[in-house]
Amino acid sequence: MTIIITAFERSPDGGKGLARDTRVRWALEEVGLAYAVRPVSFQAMKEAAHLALHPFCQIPTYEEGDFALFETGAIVFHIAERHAGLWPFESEARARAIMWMFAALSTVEPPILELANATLLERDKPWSQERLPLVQDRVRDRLRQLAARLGEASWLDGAFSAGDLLMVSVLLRLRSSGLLDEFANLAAYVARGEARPAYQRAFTAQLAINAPKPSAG
Ligand code: GTB
Repeated sequence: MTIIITAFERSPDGGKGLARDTRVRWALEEVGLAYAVRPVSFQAMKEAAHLALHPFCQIPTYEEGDFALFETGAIVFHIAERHAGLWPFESEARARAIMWMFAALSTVEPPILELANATLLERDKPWSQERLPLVQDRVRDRLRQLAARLGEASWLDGAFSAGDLLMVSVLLRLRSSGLLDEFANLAAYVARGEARPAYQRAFTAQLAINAPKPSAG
């Protein structure tokens, strides 16, 4: 059964790989599964066919025949559960990998999304410059805690897992802020994730769709 995921027809990030389909592509590449991509426009995301797949009109989605999922975390979990390569076999180590998946999405990502909103959506507000340092400090607090736990280890808990895949993906969103570079071990951790051949394949595939096309003439 062909796996089909949805992705932006053209990501607003212009190919930086920050849209969440890259996380799903990366997970599929790590376990060696082939997949097809159905690009969707912002208009199509709001229409009935996509709404049937995703109640919040977003990407990515995942389909395998009649089976469909939305929510990146659930999709990565589903892939990891069925295919070797994204978490250990031993049950306690697997539970810890799942713990790190949740930590990435529900503890580390929210302040990072808040920072993205503050810099992209709120910068014209009269209170924006006053608020921004507070939002940046909330991100720094999380990064400091994460950096302390990671220490000099390569990955969060032994071998690379779906927890690392999601944590690296979440941290990548910070690159343009400069905050990641304040924590050398986290910057190196993200670079290690990006250097994985599976990430490289996922990144290259999304870039082929999202890179700005040279204008004709
Ligand atoms: N919790 C959901 C999940 O993890 O799957 C969140 C999904 C989500 O936010 N999807 C975004 C979307 O469909 C795309 S990834 N947005 C369209 C909409 O809501 O109308 C988020 C994203 C978008 C763009 C950039 N960028 O340009 O840098 C980065 C990340």
